[in-house]
Amino acid sequence: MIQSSELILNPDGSVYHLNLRPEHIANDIIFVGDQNRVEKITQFFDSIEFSTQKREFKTQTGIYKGKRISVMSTGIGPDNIDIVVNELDALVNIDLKTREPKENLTSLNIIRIGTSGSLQEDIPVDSFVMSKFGLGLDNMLRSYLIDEVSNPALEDAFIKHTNWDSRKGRPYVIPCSEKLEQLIESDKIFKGITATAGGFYGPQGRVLRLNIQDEELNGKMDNFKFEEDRITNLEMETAAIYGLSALLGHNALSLNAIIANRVSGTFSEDPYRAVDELITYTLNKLAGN
Ligand code: R1P
Ligand code: URA
Repeated sequence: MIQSSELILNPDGSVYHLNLRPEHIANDIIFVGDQNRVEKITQFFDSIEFSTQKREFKTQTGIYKGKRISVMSTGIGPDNIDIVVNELDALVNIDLKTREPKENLTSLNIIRIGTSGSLQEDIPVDSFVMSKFGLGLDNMLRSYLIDEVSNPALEDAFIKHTNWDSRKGRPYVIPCSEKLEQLIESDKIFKGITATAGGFYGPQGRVLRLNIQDEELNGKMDNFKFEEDRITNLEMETAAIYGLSALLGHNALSLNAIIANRVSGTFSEDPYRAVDELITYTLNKLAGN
């Protein structure tokens, strides 16, 4: 039996941070970082059956063109993803009364719609990227037996190419769900490796008033190639979502609107227009249109 201090439940039986009980979530779940983006998606729903929020974790479940979908804000960073994916998995794969894992496991379909910085000149602001792989520079998943699902050949090539400082921990690489990749496929969306950093400034090579260990980090990542894939973009959640989903048996795909280009030093004049376009595209694909 899983201890009460490990799987923590609120008095109403909901999971500790997400405030959700099993009946509150759909099998298809859209993640967004920003809690204000949840309603930007559910405004298109035919009906909303459930809403809740605790801290930055806001969830709404409803029907879009006949399809039941949950939309959830994760907040920023891999540490939040650890909470969100573990608690979602508990909702479907642990019997919350007996606190025993279920025998028949459920696979959720998780699609992140986020914002991101491009590392390539030809991937401009206001374009879209689908993450074929998540490259975790953040170490969060090193608490788990991540080697079961990671890609050591790609990791080793990246470490060698960037002359990665081992004191920062070993990067990890996890692929997306092929099923979701095929569902969302579009020739308008760039594809590549998304690097997930544990912070927005120093860990993404942004220097303001503090010196950082590796000012050249972004430059070294720009021209890394593994087979036909290059590092397209930098953000803060994808690799953690891919790693935990792979370990727990869920399908995950990350889509990002490019709002900053780190090569040209530009920032989108209307960062949410591209996000809005990704939202309607993804909803229609999920609904089978
Ligand atoms: C940083 O501004 C945040 O934006 C990106 C990063 O991953 C980080 O969470 O994604 P979201 O727009 O989904 O939050
Ligand atoms: N989100 C990030 O994490 N980095 C960027 O450059 C833009 C959005």
